[in-house]
Amino acid sequence: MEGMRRSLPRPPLPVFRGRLHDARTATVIGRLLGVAIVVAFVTGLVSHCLQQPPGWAVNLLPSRPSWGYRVTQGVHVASGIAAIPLLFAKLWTVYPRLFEWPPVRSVVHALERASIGVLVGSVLLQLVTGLLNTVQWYPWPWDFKQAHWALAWVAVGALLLHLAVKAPQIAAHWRRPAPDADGPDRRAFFTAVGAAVGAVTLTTVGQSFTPLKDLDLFAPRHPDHGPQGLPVNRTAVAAGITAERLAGWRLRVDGPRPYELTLEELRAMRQHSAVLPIACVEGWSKSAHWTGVRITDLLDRAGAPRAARVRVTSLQRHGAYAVTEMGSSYARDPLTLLALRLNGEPLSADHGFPARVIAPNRPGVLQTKWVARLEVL
Ligand SMILES: Nc1nc2c(c(=O)[nH]1)N[C@H]1C(S)=C(S)[C@@H](COP(=O)(O)O)O[C@H]1N2
Ligand SMILES: [Mo]
Repeated sequence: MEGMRRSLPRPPLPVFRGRLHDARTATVIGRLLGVAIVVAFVTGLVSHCLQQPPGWAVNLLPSRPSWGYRVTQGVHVASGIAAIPLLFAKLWTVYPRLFEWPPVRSVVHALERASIGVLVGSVLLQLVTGLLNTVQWYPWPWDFKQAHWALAWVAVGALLLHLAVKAPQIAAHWRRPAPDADGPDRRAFFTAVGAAVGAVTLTTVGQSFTPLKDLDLFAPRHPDHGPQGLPVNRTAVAAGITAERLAGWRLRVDGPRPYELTLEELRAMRQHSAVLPIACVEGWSKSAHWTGVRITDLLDRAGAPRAARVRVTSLQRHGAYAVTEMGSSYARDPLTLLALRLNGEPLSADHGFPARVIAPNRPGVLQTKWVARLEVL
């Protein structure tokens, strides 16, 4: 390696002497970024399991606490957003390493540098595409959900490798070396990064954390904007639900004893109310007051076994959420409704008139609107 170093004279690359590019700064910012990434990863696993459970788990998903998904998904999106300024701060701190000479010192060093490339690339892509997903903008040809899932594992794997390689430096710089040794420059940098994280968090977290809803300036959805005091993701028009499609609507329940009900007949059944949130995977959520028929009652009437799963079919013809499935833990929860009313009024067209699913601790995408059919599986 000595020979190699001699044979490669250093080109006129920039030289960095600022303390803000040192291992202490990298460790402090890295600590915060690591926490944000781990929180986003764990809450992401929760979201994935609730949305696409492995076959054996379908009937075991917990339907309580009713606000569970609201919290985990709100935290998922908030930690992802907070990670963005932290990632830029971290990259700014360490970018002088790009000008190290020689660029590669050994095979192991080359591998370590390559793993940094994977780490930076995957985390950057994950955070940017995740942010674009919250505004429902998909300027790429691949499926967001599958890519987000796969990339999460790549990023976490690369992060673990990075932590292992850097463990000695992290340990050495974890604690402040001496009182005040961080100095004014470093303190100013940490304050600026903290302010940036605080600003992006405070101006978006109100989309799910309603006490801060008045500070929600930049989130794509505001909890108060929408018909009946609840935001809408896909409108009736966007889903192709026209008066023509609704004409002669009946709920069909297929099972051992299949039957059909008109809206009048559904309204004549025993009505139940529940306060449950819509918690969209894109991060916004809001609690609402729902009234309708218990799905468990509808299933009993069809003679469904207790452990049966249910397929829910919407009037909507196309789209990934026109047909959804519900495990027995949700279907048999007394809070799970085929809702006919929202916040004291009949459901509006955009919230799923004439009937929609609302279940506790369930991702928004699975709260199917414009329900036409329940099928016992
Ligand atoms: N049929 C149907 N139901 C649907 C959707 C859809 O596209 N089609 N979108 C879902 C999504 S992503 C969310 S977050 C909730 C939003 O419900 P809301 O518009 O009543 O607030 O509806 C869900 N139900
Ligand atoms: Mo959603």
